[in-house]
Amino acid sequence: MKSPSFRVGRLRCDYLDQPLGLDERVPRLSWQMESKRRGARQTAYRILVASSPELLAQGQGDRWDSGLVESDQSNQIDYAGRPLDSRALCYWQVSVTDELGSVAVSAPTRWTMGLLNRSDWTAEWIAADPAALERDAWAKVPTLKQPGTPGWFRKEFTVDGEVRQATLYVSARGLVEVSLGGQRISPDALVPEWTDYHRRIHYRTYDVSERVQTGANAIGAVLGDGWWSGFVGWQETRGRYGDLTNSLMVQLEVELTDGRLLTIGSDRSWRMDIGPIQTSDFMRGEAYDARREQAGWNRPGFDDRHWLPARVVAAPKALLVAQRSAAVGVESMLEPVSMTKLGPKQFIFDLGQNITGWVHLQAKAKAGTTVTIRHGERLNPDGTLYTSNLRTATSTDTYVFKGEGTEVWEPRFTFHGFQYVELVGLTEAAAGGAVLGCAAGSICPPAGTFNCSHAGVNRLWLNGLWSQRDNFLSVPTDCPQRDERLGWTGDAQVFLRTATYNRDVAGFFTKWMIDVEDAQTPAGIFPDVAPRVKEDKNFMGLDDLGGAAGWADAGIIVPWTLWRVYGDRRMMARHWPAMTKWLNYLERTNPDGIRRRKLGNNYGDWLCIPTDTTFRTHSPMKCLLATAYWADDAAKMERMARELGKKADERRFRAMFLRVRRAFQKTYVLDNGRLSVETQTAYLLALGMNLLPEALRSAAAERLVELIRDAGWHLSTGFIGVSQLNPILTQVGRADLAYRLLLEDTYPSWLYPVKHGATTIWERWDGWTAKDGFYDVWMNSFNHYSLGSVGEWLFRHVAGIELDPDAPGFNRFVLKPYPGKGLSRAQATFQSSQGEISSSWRLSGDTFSWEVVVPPNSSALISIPTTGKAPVTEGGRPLRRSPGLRSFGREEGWAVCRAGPGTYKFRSTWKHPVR
Ligand code: RAM
Repeated sequence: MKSPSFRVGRLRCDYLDQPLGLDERVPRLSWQMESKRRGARQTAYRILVASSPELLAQGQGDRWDSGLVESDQSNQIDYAGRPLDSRALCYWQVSVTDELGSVAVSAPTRWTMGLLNRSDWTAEWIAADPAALERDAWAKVPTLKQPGTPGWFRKEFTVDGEVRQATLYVSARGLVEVSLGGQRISPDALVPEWTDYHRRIHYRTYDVSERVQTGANAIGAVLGDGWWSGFVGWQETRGRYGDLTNSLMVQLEVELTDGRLLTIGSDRSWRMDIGPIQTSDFMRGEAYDARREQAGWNRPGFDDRHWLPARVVAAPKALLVAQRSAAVGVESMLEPVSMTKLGPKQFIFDLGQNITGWVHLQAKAKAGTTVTIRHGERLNPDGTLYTSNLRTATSTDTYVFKGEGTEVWEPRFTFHGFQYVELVGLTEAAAGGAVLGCAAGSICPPAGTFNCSHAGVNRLWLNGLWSQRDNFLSVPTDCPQRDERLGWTGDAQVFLRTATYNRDVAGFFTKWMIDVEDAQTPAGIFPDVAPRVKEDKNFMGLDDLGGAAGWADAGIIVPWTLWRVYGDRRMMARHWPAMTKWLNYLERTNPDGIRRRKLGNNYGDWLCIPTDTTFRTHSPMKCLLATAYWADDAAKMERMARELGKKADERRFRAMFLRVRRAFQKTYVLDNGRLSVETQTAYLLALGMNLLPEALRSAAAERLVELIRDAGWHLSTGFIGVSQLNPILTQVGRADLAYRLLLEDTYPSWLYPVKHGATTIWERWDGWTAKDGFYDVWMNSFNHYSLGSVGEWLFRHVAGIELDPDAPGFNRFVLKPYPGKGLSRAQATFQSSQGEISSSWRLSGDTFSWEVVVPPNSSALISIPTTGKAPVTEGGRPLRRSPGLRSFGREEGWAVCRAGPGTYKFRSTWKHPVR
């Protein structure tokens, strides 16, 4: 057989590359064809899953042999082999047949199963002995107002044989860092991640086969507070989950070559002491005294007689579940762009980029020297660190030197949002080169790139990407710096499409949607923040954090978007009962079809212009917004019900949509196409959510344009409206105006912060203005992604990489760029489920040249912008003569065709519309 002209790669199991310790009993397998050949298509596949690499190499799928399946499906195939038990090793590969009949076989890969039953855990939950804190005056005993000193745990054990394989499972109420033989077992940080600990707690699985040796071994574990017992959000007291005691559970399973199995689990034989970390907290920072390090504590042979036995504590009632998304870690390290002296031993470093994470400190100083590290996003006009917007988050780390040559340190259990670092306590010579910025977050794989001829727009896109990286830390947070950092559902839903273009966030949102459902009330109310936090009624007069329009609706929008973008059906199916409960609740509370009751905190079009930051108040605009979201929830449910084959639900939600739409029209739509509430966002919602009679759409669109004109050709949208603004203007034929808004750089606009040096998206349009300086400190973050949701439009409409309205996933998609004044070129790439899609156009004079890549096993509906009579060509030939193209047509302003896989070079004539 001749060798195939394609390869099979990017094998994924439940969105992850070689995941360990899954607890999903029916994992989904995906792969991609890799080929540049036009027309490369999968016609059949065969999956083999074996229990050992040897069996797989012999072609034996003892766990599953799918047989030859004639299908073009390569995304999320359900595992359908023998039931998978705890610890099952699954080695797998796939062979793919293409349309020419050649077959390519992927390289082998694997996943493993975790501990699926409670009874698989023989380890016990252990905690610090309070006596360890009490016997040393330096240590802090935790109180509701004060973080305590982390505990350090150790256990030695002997392996009397040769190790075949070793697996370590770890969980904690708190945060834990585990080491074996003196070295961290992985670069993962802040393990385990944030969930509603009342309901579920994550564990992680590590392959430590290379780390366990024959002979003496030692496990070390450091246990801190984190989300479990530390300060979370704005509360004045710690311990959101009602317990200040941190505990951990570690289970190490070692398989020897002679077949014996050793299990080393945490229990009362583990010993503990306090170490060099005096306190560590997300908001308050970390205090470390290197003089208190105990050398060799996590290696065998350490004398731990002065350590105390660990205390066994009750196991949690919550479910113990496998972590299923990318871990939190340091993605990049940044060198400062400048160091400024503020005073003797006081320096400010500028990282040139607002990040989330911590400082990597590397310096030399005498024993006992204390260095204080403060973090801030901006500088005051006098060049000092601006920290007043952090509210009660002191965000200060301290390090005390032991005085032994160059010392290197990073805090373990805290994170800060900052661009500037103030270092106090070191001489100029020691401070120079002492600071690196560690940019941390959930490391979601890269998905998209964007670049165009306008430097400001490129920076805007990058700012959105950075705000995403900085805020996607275990959960999608609103901001990383002040005493908040909560999983606000509204922020996450408006930014979600943008997020999917920037990064592969499928696993991340699969996990978070479980948090959203965990936070749903028995009445069906989805939350404003997930994981749910115990409400503090005294904060700003906030009500229970649930049910707000545009926020709680994330419970529908997240599964919807993951289905649309990734073709994920399972997520809709799993959350279907919860989603239905939410719509039942809306219907029950609002029998007349207008959503005006039980709107919770009712944020409205949060931070729109003029700013409205009232909570709980009702206004016609807020009810309009809420009703529009309800209608849209129902429309999405109807479509998802159809996809899932739920006929009765499809009818029910169709009827619900029509009823709410009718109520909306009766209440808000006037005969001339105007709305009774006139804001840009009101029109955007009415147009974007299909709430107007067809005959009135163009009048409404004209009115929207007038409102923009009346605002001096500026936007006035808040969190909710902003994501719709440019996509809807484009849809109603005013891409030119979308470009005008994009390129505007006077306040308020996207480019105003960029012009003033922003390196992330600001929370508010007026976070800082030349006229008024910083906005009030009560709510002024410089790292909030919501207003950066225009990133979606850059991909969808500027570069033109768009979903097919009728097909989920990117097996079939649309390529349709809208050139506009101010950009002479634009280019984007996107890693879809089928491979990389690329679109790159250039406009010189009236000549529009456009190169696109359609990945193997997919097809694109292509619209080439053209205003002239001159023929549209591909590769220098008329379209119809280009191999790979078919179904030709013409629409006002576009030449249309369908393309199979391959690279295409189009050329047309295009002139900007005259307005
Ligand atoms: C702020 C948060 C968040 C927003 C809510 C309504 O406190 O920062 O961005 O969703 O309010």
